[in-house]
Amino acid sequence: MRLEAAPGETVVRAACPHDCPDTCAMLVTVREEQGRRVAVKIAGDPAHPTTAGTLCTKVSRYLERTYHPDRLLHPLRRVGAKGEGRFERVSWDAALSDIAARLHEIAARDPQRIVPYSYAGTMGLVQGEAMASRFFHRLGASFLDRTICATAGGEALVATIGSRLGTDVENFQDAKLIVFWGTNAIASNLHLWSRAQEAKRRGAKLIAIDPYRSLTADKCHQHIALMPGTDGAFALGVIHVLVREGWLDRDYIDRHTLGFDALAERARAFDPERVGALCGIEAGVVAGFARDYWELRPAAIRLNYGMQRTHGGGNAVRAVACLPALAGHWRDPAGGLLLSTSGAYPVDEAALYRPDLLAGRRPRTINMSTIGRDLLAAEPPIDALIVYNSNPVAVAPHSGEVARGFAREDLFTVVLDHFQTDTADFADYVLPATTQLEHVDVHKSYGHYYVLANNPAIEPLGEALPNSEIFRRLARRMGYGDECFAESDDQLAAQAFVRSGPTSSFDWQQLKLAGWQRLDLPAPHAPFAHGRFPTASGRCEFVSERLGALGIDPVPDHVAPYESAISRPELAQRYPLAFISPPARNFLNSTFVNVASLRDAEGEPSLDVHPADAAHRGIAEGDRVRVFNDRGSVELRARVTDRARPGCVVALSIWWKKLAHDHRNANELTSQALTDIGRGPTFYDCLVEVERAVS
Ligand SMILES: Nc1nc2c(c(=O)[nH]1)N[C@H]1C(S)=C(S)[C@@H](COP(=O)(O)OP(=O)(O)OC[C@H]3O[C@@H](n4cnc5c(=O)[nH]c(N)nc54)[C@H](O)[C@@H]3O)O[C@H]1N2
Ligand SMILES: Nc1nc2c(c(=O)[nH]1)N[C@H]1C(S)=C(S)[C@@H](COP(=O)(O)OP(=O)(O)OC[C@H]3O[C@@H](n4cnc5c(=O)[nH]c(N)nc54)[C@H](O)[C@@H]3O)O[C@H]1N2
Ligand SMILES: [Mo]
Repeated sequence: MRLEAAPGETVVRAACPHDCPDTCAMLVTVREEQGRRVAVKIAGDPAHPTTAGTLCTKVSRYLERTYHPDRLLHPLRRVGAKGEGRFERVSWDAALSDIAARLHEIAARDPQRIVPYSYAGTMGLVQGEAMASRFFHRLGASFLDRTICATAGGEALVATIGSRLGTDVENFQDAKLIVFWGTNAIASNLHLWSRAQEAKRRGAKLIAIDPYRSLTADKCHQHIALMPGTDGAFALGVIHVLVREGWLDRDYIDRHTLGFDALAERARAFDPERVGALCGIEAGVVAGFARDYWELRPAAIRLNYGMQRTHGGGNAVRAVACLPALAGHWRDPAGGLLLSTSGAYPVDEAALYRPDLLAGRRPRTINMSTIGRDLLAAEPPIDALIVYNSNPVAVAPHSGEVARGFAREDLFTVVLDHFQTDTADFADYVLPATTQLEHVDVHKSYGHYYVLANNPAIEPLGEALPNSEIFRRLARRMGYGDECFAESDDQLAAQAFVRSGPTSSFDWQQLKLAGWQRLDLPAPHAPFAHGRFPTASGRCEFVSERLGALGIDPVPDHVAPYESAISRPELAQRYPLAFISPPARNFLNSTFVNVASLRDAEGEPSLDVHPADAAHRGIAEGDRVRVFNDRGSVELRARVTDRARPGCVVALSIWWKKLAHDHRNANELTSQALTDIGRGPTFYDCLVEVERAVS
């Protein structure tokens, strides 16, 4: 497939690397200037069905990010104190020799004292874990439990419907009801939102369930502003009404579900009055929602991560995931539920990650969501941390503790990144990594059903190297002669998927030319129209033996937040406001915060406060306020607005600490308590008090 380009220019097929369900197909225009390839334009591929020619505001600025004057272009060694951010330039040779020597010395004591810390800075399978996990497996380093985002919901979904699969985004325009449940799709899932707009034009009703009137909630027909962490109660209330009214697809329930009686019994206690009180909403809203959910067919639920970041996040996802089976919405390709599609891809983990290199060793596991506590108290201690594709000092909960852990003088820290992040400031060595325009990769998605290729558009800037190459060179320095460390990025990409099922026709060379390819799935795709859930029973499991065996309640329940007026009245006396810190539209977690045009669009770190809560505290629009609890405090600019519901304050995130006037961000306040299912973080389960700052 040749792409049209102006004379002297070429167009390269690429894929957006970011942690977002949309995984866009991109076209990068490259010009030869003084013998160098320069990227001059980036655009969404108009031919790709979900990208449809549009990139989000953030990634439209990807050239600004790639050619940013602050890009790390050389390896750096720390010369100042940890956290201070003073470094000197060193050669790759010096950096890698010293790092290898330090790792050898620690591994001689116990390789588990070395811990990788990575997440989804890039979602690419090559620059993600491929060479890195080979390296850490060979070394025998601790495992990292990558829980920071999606395990609560992911594991809850698997327990209920068997896999991380769901309604195809390409069918959403045909739904008659779309529920945005804990998701601000305009910010975080733009290409699904455009389908929802089409559904709206065709007469669909849109409902948002979110404590905050987000951009998305603002544009829906109805906004149900429940208190954070009460979604499980709401969903059980809806089930209560569906059962009471007989709004049930009996045939689907009989044939394709397990445990209806136990679920109905559990839901009996969740009458609308009780649910209204638990959620902080009118009781009538529950029955109204149940009626819409039964009558407007097909109904699609876009369930996302908002509800999962509280104590009961896993149970809440389970309760919501029961709804489409109860009402029979899976029968239609436009009905059902979408949390993630990542389970559709048979990634060849044995080939990519080479767990055989462990040679029988079973290292301990460190949960990335408690890295603060673990840096301070794990046994055996963490002596070295290698961070790539993540910025834990800004994004991990209870940031004060995280920073204290990273500041340990006896900790050896290496950070691979594009920029001098809050985390890089604590590194002993900072290694410059390439961006998506400079390296090869292959991508799956968690919001659609395509595989994508990323071809490099330009040469690496400065001395930057792909993550894969950094681990390749480090392996050589460590003396690892295994052949797998000599494989090129193309060889890695070619092994990404098992050649059977939906990727039976996967061919890397062809994908590189085409840019993207749909998985081999029927079209239209209605994964559970005829049941066939990939659970142990083959049914949608309202009752999960699998969870029971883990000591978790097998029937979905409402698990109250750790911190709320109902669950901890004495704590709520001191800290009466629920605090949530969901993604800001112009940032991607903490990525893009240092891109001036995007930071300007977000303004400054702020706190949305309901007028009643503000008046009660003498807070006016634009005041600087101190937000605090027992874990820490942060200063933010108050925005007095009824976008925030009474009792809940909102700080759009995730700011770089060092770019804030007090060098702090929302995670000073968040806790390291974990979710009921999936060992995930509870960012949105957090009580605070707010006062005018005296400065
Ligand atoms: N622009 C942008 N896009 C992103 C990201 C980003 O940072 N910026 N991050 C990416 C990543 S890593 C992820 S995981 C996804 C996240 O994707 P989503 O989970 O869809 O995240 P948001 O779009 O912020 O939506 C979360 C919404 O949940 C609400 N919420 C908070 N607590 C609760 C609750 O208890 N119940 C309910 N019902 N709602 C609650 C918040 O107010 C917020 O509006 O987005 C990805 N896309
Ligand atoms: N308070 C609060 N905290 C949160 C959340 C929230 O909603 N509120 N959301 C949570 C969620 S959902 C998530 S997923 C996490 C995200 O947390 P992280 O996964 O840490 O995501 P980012 O903050 O985007 O940091 C990614 C880093 O990877 C770097 N990077 C990108 N590509 C490459 C590459 O190719 N090579 C290397 N070496 N580096 C690269 C980027 O420059 C960036 O510094 O944050 C969590 N933290
Ligand atoms: Mo995430």
